[in-house]
Amino acid sequence: MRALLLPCVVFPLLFSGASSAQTDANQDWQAVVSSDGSTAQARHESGAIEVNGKLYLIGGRAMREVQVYDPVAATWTDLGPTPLEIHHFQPVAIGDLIYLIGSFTCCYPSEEIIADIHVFDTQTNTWSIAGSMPASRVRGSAGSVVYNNKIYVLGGNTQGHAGGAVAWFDEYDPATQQWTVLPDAPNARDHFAAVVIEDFLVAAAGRQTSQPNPFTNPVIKTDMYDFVANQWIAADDIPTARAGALSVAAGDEVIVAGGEINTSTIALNTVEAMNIYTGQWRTLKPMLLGRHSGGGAVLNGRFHVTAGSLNTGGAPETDTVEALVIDDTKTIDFDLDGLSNNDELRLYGTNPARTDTDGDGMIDSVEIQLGFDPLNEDTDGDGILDGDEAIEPVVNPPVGNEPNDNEPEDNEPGQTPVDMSSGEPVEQGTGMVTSSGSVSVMLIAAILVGRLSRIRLRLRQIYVEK
Ligand SMILES: [Ca+2]
Ligand SMILES: [Ca+2]
Ligand SMILES: [Ca+2]
Ligand SMILES: [Ca+2]
Repeated sequence: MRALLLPCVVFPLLFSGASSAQTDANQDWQAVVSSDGSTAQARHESGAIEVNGKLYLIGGRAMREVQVYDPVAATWTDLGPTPLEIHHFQPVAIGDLIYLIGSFTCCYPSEEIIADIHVFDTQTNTWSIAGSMPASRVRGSAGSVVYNNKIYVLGGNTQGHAGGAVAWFDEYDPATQQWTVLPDAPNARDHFAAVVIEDFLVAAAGRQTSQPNPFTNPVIKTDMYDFVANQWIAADDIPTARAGALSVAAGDEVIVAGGEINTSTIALNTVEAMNIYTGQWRTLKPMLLGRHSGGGAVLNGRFHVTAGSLNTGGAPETDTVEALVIDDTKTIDFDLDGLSNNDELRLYGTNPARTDTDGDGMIDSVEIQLGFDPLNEDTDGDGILDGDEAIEPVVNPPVGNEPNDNEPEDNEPGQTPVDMSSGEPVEQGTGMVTSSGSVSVMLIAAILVGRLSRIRLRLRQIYVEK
């Protein structure tokens, strides 16, 4: 901890950590009202998705209209019914096409699974079928996402509300209609929505539905799938257990709104967000109306929640819409330690949410710059923490080069201490140089951090994605 002190004083911005943009926890949800009196059709167990700047609301229990909301005109337009009663799905879109995979039809509690993959073309407002789920992977109430133009289907339930939650994870390639089985998730869940943030799928909330009370058995575990490493990761448990919640990606976070659970007769208005780099949750302002399983989607920078049921269970359904302004900024370097999230995750194995992954007092980027190991608090095994090592003025990486810190060689020719920031010789006893003539590791760290922070600020201005 001592070693962190100087950089913290000199470069407070670098260590603020909290400066990364995120959705404002103090702002309120706003009612969304049309310009012409048109409304969403009241419904639940439906789905919503944004395509080409418009929001499509599809399905639900009983036959429902496909509806499109135009945020510029602020109007709802009916586009005709679905080909069959279809509910308990998460719509995904590729280009102009909306895919419904892993859904139910008809009747509680043993709903029939729809194996066909139904596709809605938003240009022609017509439906088609693009193959079906393999018989061994058929389920409804699954989560679906798109990553690199392929659709990933997670979890769901094989027996409607009678049981059979699964942890299945599959890839469907719409271009070839090829279906690929992937590793099971750590937790089975249904009645949830999955999201993709950067290279990660996030599955939060949901439950393992069963009888006699279908509203029990919530899943509080949060699972993340790393599409690059092809592995599942555990994040923190969701603070408020619920199913039928509406989830979207917002910058580095997943936001989970509403839901239902057996301990509450009314649907929840709870809104919570989890950052994928910390795996930790925080609370946002509650929705105006508690609701579950309507449709959630980001449209024009706002998280829209549409329709749904206001109580636990199926009634009453609502036709209302409300929205929350989100911050969709994705950070390049979440912990501001001079290394990009991607490099930390993929190249160095360091923690993208910790400046000093191994806790040795030297920040990750400085360790790499100086040739230390950012995953080993004592790189050379001499019993001195990396952050406490004294470094010679001419920086020599200590790896394979014994630093010999406790045996200083005083007044050695060519070892006149130099102020690294100005290039001027430094007077002895200033505190920047040890009695041995070695420049404090803290000074070098501060200089390097200063350089990195200036570079980083420029990079952030250029590359931060909105
Ligand atoms: Ca970083
Ligand atoms: Ca880091
Ligand atoms: Ca360190
Ligand atoms: Ca280290």
